[in-house]
Amino acid sequence: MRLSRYFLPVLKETPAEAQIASHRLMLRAGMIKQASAGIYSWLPLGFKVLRKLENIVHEEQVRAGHIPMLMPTLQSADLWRESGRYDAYGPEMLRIRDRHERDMLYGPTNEELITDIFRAHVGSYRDLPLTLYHIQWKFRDEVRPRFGVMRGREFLMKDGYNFDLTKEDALHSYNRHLVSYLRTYERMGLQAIPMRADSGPIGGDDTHEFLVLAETGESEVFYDSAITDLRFGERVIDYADPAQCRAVLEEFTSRYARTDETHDEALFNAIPEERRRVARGIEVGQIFYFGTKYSEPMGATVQGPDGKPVPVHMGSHGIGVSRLVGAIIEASHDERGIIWPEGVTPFHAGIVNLKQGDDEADAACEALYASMTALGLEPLYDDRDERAGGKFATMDLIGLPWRITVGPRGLKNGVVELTSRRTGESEELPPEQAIERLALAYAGHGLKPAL
Ligand code: 5CA
Repeated sequence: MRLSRYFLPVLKETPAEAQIASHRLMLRAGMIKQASAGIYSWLPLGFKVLRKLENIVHEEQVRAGHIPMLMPTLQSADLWRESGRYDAYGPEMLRIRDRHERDMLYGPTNEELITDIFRAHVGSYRDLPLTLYHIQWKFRDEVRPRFGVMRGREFLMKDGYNFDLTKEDALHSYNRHLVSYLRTYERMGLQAIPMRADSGPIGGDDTHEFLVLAETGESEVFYDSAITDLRFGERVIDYADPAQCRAVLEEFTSRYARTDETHDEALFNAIPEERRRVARGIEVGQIFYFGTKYSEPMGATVQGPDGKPVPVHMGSHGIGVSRLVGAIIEASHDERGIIWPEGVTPFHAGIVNLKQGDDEADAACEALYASMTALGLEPLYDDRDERAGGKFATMDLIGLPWRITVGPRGLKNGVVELTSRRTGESEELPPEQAIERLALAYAGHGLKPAL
């Protein structure tokens, strides 16, 4: 992409309404624009990151054996009356009446709709286990939408639903989700710690939230610092194997880690004092096992092996996709701007032409652009006729992990400058070597451009 042809409305001023770094930086970097309270338009740069996160979520869900689909945002109130949640959900639910006076709602979550699909089409235990998921916009009329996309009213969520014959099978589904989430967040460059939490309006006994530690997080968390040494890493897991998934769950949940809702002072005090931590975290996902809470009242049964109908055991599993954009920035920025992890960056590298209009510099930039594109790398080429300082400031603000700077002086010696946004270190290299470095940096992150 050439910056002169792109739509990147960066702001010079720090927006006064933004209280935390990620909100400020998303506005300044031209990623989002508020449409109304808690509702945002995703401008091209923000949309690109959102798509990258969606791609990672899809890849990891499909890897775990889960099946993608798409349900609507608007739902009929009747289904929610069946589960009893139409009244129970309260003012967070946006209720709408259509022209035929039918009660509708903008879905805050999808347990009812998916259970209705299941009961219409699945009749036998032989069709189980089944996990369906989608990535769709949700609406919750939060009392205090704030921090930009972190606590929005309209937000993008991946929500998945498992249907199993027995509690044991459903717990395997729960564990499988936990494993797939660990992989998902690590690919996004995040450490998200599973913590025992409260199940709230979704219900059920077993639930873990995934928290990214950050001072600006809305949840208070209590944990044993040993948990932060754990990494999922490159391990290969057979998702169909309950023992393997359970072992990962045990490894990642055996240390004390809880949100304030379930915090237990006595258990916490049993941790050696130097490892006790009280901090704040951003909730980027939550998994639930709730048994037959929805299947029983809604009649979602299958014929069991003995021919008798049994209600299925279910769980639901959410990832806050749009919130993650903010969470990643909270975890990775400095005073100059965003620092994208390689797995989610909107462009792989910036090309800065120090002397636009100089034949040699222009040709060198074009050549870099072409060879990066041929490798599947997406460059953002700042081809505007602007001062170098302004170009650097824009690149630092939007946070691409790598920058290649091209100027007549370097070109005389056959070199360009490759700079890491994270470390600030620069190296002068022949252009082909700079590109080899980039290819290496992105090996393992998949080079498929996202839109
Ligand atoms: N049905 C279940 C799981 S599919 C569910 O709705 N879970 S949830 O309520 O925990 O939401 C899942 C994730 O969505 C949360 O972990 C959080 O990351 C994200 N989320 C929830 N509310 C908001 C909000 N107002 N703004 C942005 N993200 C949100």
